[in-house]
Amino acid sequence: MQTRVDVFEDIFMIFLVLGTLVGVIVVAYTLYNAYKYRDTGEPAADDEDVPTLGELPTGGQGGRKLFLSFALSAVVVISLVAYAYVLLLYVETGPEGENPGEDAIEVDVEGWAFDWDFHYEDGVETTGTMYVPAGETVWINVTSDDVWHSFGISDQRVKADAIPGEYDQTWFIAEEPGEYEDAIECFELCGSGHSGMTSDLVVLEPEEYEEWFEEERAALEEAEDEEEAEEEDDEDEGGEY
Ligand SMILES: [Cu+2]
Repeated sequence: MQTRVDVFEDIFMIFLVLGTLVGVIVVAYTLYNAYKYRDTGEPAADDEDVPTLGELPTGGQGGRKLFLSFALSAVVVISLVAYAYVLLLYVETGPEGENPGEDAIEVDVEGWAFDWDFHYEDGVETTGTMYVPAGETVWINVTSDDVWHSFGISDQRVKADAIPGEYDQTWFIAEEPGEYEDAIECFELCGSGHSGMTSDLVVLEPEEYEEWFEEERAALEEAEDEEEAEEEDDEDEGGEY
């Protein structure tokens, strides 16, 4: 399964390699001609094909060189566009080919000045730390509670706008378990606390994640039960009068 990191690494590498190749060819050809037509102080021989000042180069071969360079450039550019398009389509639809996949974990992310809230299934919530299982697709729905923010995890090549009333959906797969301090940042200048608007990313082994999730859910249920019990108590007390 290709992660976002793989996809963007691939795109970066291919553009870097091709860009370097084109650069090397162009610079080498320029230097070659600069050397070939250098001023040696000697007048050029009559039969030599030397461009003279004020004269347009005539070239030869009916513009074959020009056509060839245009054709090659077109092939390279169109292939790159097609290649990048297919990869970005993959990024758009996710690794399961559907959005979100059947087994995907879904987390609602809410930005507020100045921190992030994470809403998991069954009402489980965290603030300032996001928990995800390693190696699994995590779909996130990003929104904001107040002003425009932007949710980003550079290590995972994730960036999604956080705008009030709108949901921006994206995904990532964290492969390496670990605690990544301040891995989550806000990428939209949103106010005086913007630069401190970071959260930690905690990547757990899938079993550990299950455990953590169950614990959180149990704690939540307990708290709800207690609340209900208290309410009942209040009602009973009230009844005495
Ligand atoms: Cu922000």
